[in-house]
Amino acid sequence: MLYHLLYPLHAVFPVFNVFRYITFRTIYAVLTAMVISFIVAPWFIRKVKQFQIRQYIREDGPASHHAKAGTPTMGGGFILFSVFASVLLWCDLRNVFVWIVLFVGVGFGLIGFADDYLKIKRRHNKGLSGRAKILLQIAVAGAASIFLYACPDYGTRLSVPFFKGVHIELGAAYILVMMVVIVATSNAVNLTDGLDGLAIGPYLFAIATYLLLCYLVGHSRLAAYLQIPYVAGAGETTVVCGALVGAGIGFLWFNAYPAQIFMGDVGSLPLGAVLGTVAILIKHELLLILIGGIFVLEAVSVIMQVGFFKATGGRRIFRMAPLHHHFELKGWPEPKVIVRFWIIAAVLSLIALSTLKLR
Ligand code: 57M
Repeated sequence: MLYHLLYPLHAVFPVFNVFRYITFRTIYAVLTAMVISFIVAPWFIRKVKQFQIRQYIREDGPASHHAKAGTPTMGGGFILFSVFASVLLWCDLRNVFVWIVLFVGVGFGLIGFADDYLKIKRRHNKGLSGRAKILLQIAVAGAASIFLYACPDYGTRLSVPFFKGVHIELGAAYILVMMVVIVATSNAVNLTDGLDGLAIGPYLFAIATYLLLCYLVGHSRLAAYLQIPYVAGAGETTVVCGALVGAGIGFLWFNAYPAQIFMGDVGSLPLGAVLGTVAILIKHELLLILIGGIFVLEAVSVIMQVGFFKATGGRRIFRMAPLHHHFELKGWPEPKVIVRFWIIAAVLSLIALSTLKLR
């Protein structure tokens, strides 16, 4: 909104010319979302406590988690509020990519809200049925993917990290790829959100990495120099990533161990879905396997555990899945698991960025 109100005045007030720069608006999107979340969070936590919106702990979880019973949850509500407010303030709202990301965020946020609401109402950790949840996610991801596919001159080629010239033309099949990336990333972040700060920490590294990639992919000269796909208009998603970074830092302030609030599915589902959407918009979806490596590890650990459990009639690979529980049951204190996962996430982001030159 500020872009539309103030940039046109640069003819009279030259200082307003600064609003044309994505870098400027991204920095202030970060700061705005952070300040909004710092201001809103204390009020939000008080309200959530007042309405008894508290976490129910599953009996079969690690014993250390029972002390967490009653922790306020659904903190994703103020994350989304901070992101949307900052995006509406700082983005060029004529950019279709911004609205696609907002659509996915709202869609998955509503699914997460419904799941959390049912858990609170039933006073149990069982919310929406797995089937209902996945069908709703497929519907939202499908709508966004089909819309994107229908956008004129939106490419359906799959870029391969490390190999400059390799682009696989998928045509309409790319719609399926987009849906899988969005739904899988959403659920992987959701699974990871099982310790204080364990999801939001790696998420911040991932979205900050995509913030840089959005800027490069949306910059014709830099994209040409780096020989990465140029996507006209993708640069504006840099500002959206900035808002996500700011809101994520604000949430981490309150979710850091020992957490004052959990994000709930209303946070984990949209955050993951939006990360997947950004990766698709800038044609760096395969790189998400590396950048979102922690989320991949957590999801794969569950798939392996459940598969092995079924195949062997009850034996387990890990002490408990997802992976963070395995280390908890090995005796690692929670903060140690969390910070070590953050370190791995940071290393994976650096390796992913190195692929820009390793091509
Ligand atoms: C998402 N939710 C946390 C919180 C957060 C198939 C199976 C692997 C599914 C998986 C599952 O239930 N996943 C759901 C993970 C939950 O966190 C809430 O959920 C929101 C995110 N969606 O925002 O509201 C618990 O995590 C802890 N937590 C924190 N700090 C945080 O900042 O401590 C969350 C955020 C919270 C709190 O205790 O209650 C969760 O773990 O449920 N199931 C599991 O992960 C279970 N694993 C399991 O069953 N493994 C089996 C098989 C099926 C793979 C095995 O290994 O044999 C574990 N989780 C729980 N109990 N709660 C173990 C059993």
